Amino acid sequence: MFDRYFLLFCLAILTNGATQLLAQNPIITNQYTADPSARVFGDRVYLFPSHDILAKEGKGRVGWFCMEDYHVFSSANLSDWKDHGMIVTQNKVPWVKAESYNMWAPDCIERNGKYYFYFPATPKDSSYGRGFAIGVAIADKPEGPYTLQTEPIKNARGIDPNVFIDKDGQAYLYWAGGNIYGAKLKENMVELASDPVILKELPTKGLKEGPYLFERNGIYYLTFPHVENKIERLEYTMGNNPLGPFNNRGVIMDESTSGCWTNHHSVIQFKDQWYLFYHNNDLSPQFDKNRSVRVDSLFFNDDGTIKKVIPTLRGVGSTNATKEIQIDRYSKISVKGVSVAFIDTADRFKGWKTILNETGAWVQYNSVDFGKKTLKAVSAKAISETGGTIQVRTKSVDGPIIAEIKISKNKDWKIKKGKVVNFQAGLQNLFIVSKDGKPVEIDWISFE
Ligand code: FUB
Repeated sequence: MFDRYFLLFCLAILTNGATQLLAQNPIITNQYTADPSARVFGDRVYLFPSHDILAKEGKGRVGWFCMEDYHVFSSANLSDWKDHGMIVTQNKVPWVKAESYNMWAPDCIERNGKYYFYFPATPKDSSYGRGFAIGVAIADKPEGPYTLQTEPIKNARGIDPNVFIDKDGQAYLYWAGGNIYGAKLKENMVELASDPVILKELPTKGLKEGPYLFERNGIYYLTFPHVENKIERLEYTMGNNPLGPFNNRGVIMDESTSGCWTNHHSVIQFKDQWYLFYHNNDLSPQFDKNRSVRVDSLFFNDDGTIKKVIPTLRGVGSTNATKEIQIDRYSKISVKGVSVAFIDTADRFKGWKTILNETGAWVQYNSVDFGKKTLKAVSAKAISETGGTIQVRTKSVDGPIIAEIKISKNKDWKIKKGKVVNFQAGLQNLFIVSKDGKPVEIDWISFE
C-alpha cells in the first residue's frame, strides 16, 4: 500500500505539481466542482468549473453557494484528470468585492492563441450597478497564468457567462439575469460589439440560467437549465443563427433524482463523440450547494434533435485494468444484495465502497482496458467481518471466472490477492460476484 501512495506522490511531482485524478462520475474528487465548462484545446479536454466550498460563520453565507476561486483541470482521455491548480481568486480581482464568495459559473475560449476566461462575481463598486458583473482574465495557455482585466465587461450584467465563436469569426457572449441575454463581442473579446438582446423564444415561466451555445451541422443549439417543475432540468432550443430565433426542443436531462436543485452543463465533441458535462451533489448528499462535475455521452437523432441523456455513475472512457477500479461507480448492479456507501462519512472525498452480502449478488463495471500483456493477479482492497469470497467474471454475470479473491475475516481494510486464471485481452466488462453471500466491503480492485 505504501508503494502505491509513494508512486502517486512521485507522479504528482513529475506532473509539475498538478494533482492526478482518476475518475468515473463524479470526475473530480479532490474538491467540490460545479457549473462545468468543458473545452477542447488541442488534444486535451480542459474543464473550467466553479469551485464550491462550505460557507462558515465569517466566510460566505452559511447555507448558500460559497465560491472563492477557480481551478482548471484537463484530461487527454476523459478518464484521468489533472488539477492544474487555482487560476483566479476573488481578492486578487481589482473590481470584485472582497470576501464576497460569489465566483459563480465561468467559461473559457481560445482566440488567436490567447485564452479568455469569463467569470461572474459581485463588484465592489456600486457604479457597476447591483448584482453580478462579468470579468475576463487572459492567458497564453489554458492552465494560465491568467492576467486579470481591471474592469468587468460594460453593459453585461448577470451570471453564467458563455462564449461562442462562429465559423465567420464573430464571437458572442451569453449570460443569465432573469432572462437569457446574448450580444456580439468585439475582436478584443473583452467588450461588447452590440447591445444585449433577450433571447425571447425560451420558456417564459420558471427560472432559466446557465446558457450554453454550440453549433453542429449549421444548427445553433442554445441549451440551458430551466425550472419547469420544482428543480432545474437541462433543456435546449435549435435555431439558424447564434442570436436566434430559436425553437424549443425539450429536455436534454431530467431533474436529478438526488434532488440537487441546480444543474449546469456544457456540450463538446471530442474524438468523434459528443459529451454532456453537468453536475450533481454526489459528494454532498445532504447539501446541494456543494456539487461535483460529471460527464456522460450525448447522442443526436438524424434530424439533429438531442437524445435525452440518462445520468450514469460509470461515466465515459475506459479504465486501465492496472489502476484502482472503483466498482462503486458501477454500470449495473443486481436487484438484491448490493449497496454503496461512503468509506468515511467524516471525509467523503475518500470515496465509496461496495457492499456485497448475498450469494450471486453482482456489480457490473464496463470498459476495463486489459491491454495485450497478460495480467497474472488481481488485488482487492476489502474488509469483511465474517470472511467471504468474490469472483471476477467477464462477458456476463455467468461468464468465465477470471479470478477468485478470498477476503479473510478482518476488521481493517486489507489488500487481498487472487490469481488471474483466464486472462482476456482488450476491453472487457467486469462482473464482481459474491460467491458465498458472506458480507464483503470492497473499495477497489486492480490487476497486475
Ligand atoms: O454555481 C452558482 C449558480 O448555480 C450558477 O451560476 C448557476 O448556473 C447554478 O448552477
